[in-house]
Amino acid sequence: MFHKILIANRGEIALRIIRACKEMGIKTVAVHSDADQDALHVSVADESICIGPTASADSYLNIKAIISAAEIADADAIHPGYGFLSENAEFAEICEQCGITFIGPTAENMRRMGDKISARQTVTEAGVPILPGTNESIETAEEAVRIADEIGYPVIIKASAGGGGRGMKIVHSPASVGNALAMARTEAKAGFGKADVYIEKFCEHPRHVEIQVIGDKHGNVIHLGERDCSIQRRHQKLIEESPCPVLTPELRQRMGECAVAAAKAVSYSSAGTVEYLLDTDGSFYFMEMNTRVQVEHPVTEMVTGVDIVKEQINSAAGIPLRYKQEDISITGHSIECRINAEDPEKFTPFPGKITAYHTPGGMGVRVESAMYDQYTVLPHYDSMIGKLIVHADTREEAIKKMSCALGEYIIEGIKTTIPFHQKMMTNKDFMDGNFDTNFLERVKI
Ligand code: MV4
Repeated sequence: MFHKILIANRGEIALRIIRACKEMGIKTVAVHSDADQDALHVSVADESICIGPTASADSYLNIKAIISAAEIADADAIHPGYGFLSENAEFAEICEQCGITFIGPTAENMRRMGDKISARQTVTEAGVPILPGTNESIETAEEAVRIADEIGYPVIIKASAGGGGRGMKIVHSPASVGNALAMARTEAKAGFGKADVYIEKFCEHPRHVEIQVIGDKHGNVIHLGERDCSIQRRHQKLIEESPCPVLTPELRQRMGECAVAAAKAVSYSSAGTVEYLLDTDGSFYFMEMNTRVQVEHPVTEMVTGVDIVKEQINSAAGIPLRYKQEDISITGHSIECRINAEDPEKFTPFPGKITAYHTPGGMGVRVESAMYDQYTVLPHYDSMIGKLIVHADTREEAIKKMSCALGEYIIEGIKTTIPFHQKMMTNKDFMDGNFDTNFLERVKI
């Protein structure tokens, strides 16, 4: 097992990883920017090192500074959390070259899944369903029109190097294909440094349902069921839950088996997520694979009892998974609300000093946050300041518990998305499980 882990992240996920390390008897090194001197992850870790100026590009994304910090502190592994360098294949490679274990998949896995065209090719070979479309880069308008006509409109053009909703164009008729293709390629080149785009059938009312997988270095891969992440705004997830309110046990098993097959196809040996679009007729299609621990991992932990971060650390250390697929069962229902320092109406950032702070508690209530009273939420980083997670026997009870817990949460001095979540918990369609990814475009909360 590792002797000391450097956590190359900040905020709630840094704290989450530090807690797992402490429980496992592993020493921790926090890294921080100039502005993060007073951040909780810094005081909770065994030691801390300043890695640069406030801007993320100079600190949390600064590979040289992070590797130097790991060498100075004599850390034998780095956990990247989510965001920042978590899906940077070059960083994973450099860690390994420096004799530091990167707690995550291999650089090769990240490249193969990070490129959406190669991910489509890979999962197709593993027998995972994908939407009709191309498994190659499309370059000319003629080619694009021919393919779109064949698939039938609407179609969507996506950047191969994109993901998470960036670099997509929906096309409704042959007349707009040429223009959309040119724009998609230009934006892809400018945004990701690679113009490659592909085309697939556009699914109009999908749910976003993703499967958590975890693998080890001995060829074992299991899945931990699904999360429904359909409640999102501008590709930012706001509420996640497990299980998905509309999934049958049969569908869960098929989606799970496909996710495991996709992971096994690349000898995946860490925590990862296979994202699907679930259509209204119960068909599901591969969308992307995320090769990191995700923000919403706690809902899966609550319904399975598996500590995903500890399993991920064990896997990286070469320890076999302690669970077999048949050991995994889903108990009760869990919901997570992301609490952002934002105006709850406009969803614009609202950083500032927290002048009063009290967190909810009680049975089945979990708070993942690095906030404290008198802390100043900085404008330089992500606006997510915490996650409120509940677990109860049924979905109905989980919604009630979430309502009560949101009511207990006191955060003064800044605006947060708590009022948005309170309204959601009493929204009839949400309560009925009747929603898709377009929910917040359709319904004014
Ligand atoms: C789609 C789609 C419909 N049809 N692909 C958005 C994020 C990125 N992972 C892919 N996304 C989508 N791809 C086809 N063929 C709809 C979306 C989409 C979406 C997906 C999941 C959650 C929210 C979304 C919001 C808008 C669009």
